[in-house]
Amino acid sequence: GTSGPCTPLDEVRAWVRDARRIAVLTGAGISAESGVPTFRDAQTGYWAQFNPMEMASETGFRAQPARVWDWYAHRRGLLAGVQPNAGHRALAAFAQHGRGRLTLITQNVDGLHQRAGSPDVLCLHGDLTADRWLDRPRACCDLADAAPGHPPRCPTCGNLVRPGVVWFGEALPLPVLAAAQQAAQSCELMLVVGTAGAVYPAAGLAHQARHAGARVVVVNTAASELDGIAHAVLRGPAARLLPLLLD
Ligand code: BJW
Repeated sequence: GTSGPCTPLDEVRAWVRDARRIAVLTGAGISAESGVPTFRDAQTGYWAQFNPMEMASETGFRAQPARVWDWYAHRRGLLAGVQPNAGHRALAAFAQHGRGRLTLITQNVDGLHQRAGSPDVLCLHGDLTADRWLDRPRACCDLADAAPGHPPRCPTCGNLVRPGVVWFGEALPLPVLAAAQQAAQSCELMLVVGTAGAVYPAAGLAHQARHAGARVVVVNTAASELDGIAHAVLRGPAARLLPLLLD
């Protein structure tokens, strides 16, 4: 043919075309271009500003419930003003015509994959907009009746409402993790998009895929901890690269 040298992008496009099963693991970077801050980016990430153990652990919440609740309330408010981007949309469109080939696993709690139209998203770290009880609910605890506050609480027993996300030291939802592990171990190609690869067990899914014989491709604007196990590293914004890979 008349095609030029095979670029990494062309090569990965061929892997996408040929793979019977594709698993995609996304992180905060895929939502960066929608205006949602990441955690570990040097200037703009939340962990440049906050101590993760104060803001994203049960101990931190019990120590400063109002401060942590207000941070989550702020982030919930931010979500109302953002939209899915071309990266989310490319994954949703691929799921629609690549029927059954794609399993989408996300560490994100922002709901943008679902809003872009992706079906069956495996949300490893929960849902920013969901509420649940901090302590095991008693008969009196009903989220619909929680007394407004920072955080809201059960008017009878004082149980506190907390965000329905997975904090450090907490178990991931088991059925979701099991389905993600199954997808990681049975895929031929895993795309690792916009994640620093620093948080486990999520990052372990890429290792499991690699170990089971899948090709692993990292899509990231900067270096990540999973570059070392990748067969290809595509450097650039997810909103630009995913449409090129998946069109
Ligand atoms: C772009 C871009 C663009 C920017 N385009 N790219 C093994 C080894 C070591 C430690 C552990 C281990 N196993 C478990 C642990 C402990 C811990 C852990 O992993 N610690 C490490 C940090 C050391 N893990 C846990 O505690 C987990 N639970 C657990 O293991 O439970 C065990 C247990 C079992 C049974 C009973 C009880 C317990 C839970 C982890 C929960 C993580 N939660 C958070 C907060 C969620 C709630 C909230 O949102 O507030 O999840 S932390 C935060 O990090 C959030 C994210 O989902 C997660 C991952 O971050 P992500 O997505 O990678 O974002 P960033 O910001 O880190 O990276 C962004 C990337 O995008 C960068 O690389 C940029 O370059 C890139 N980028 N713009 C493409 N436009």
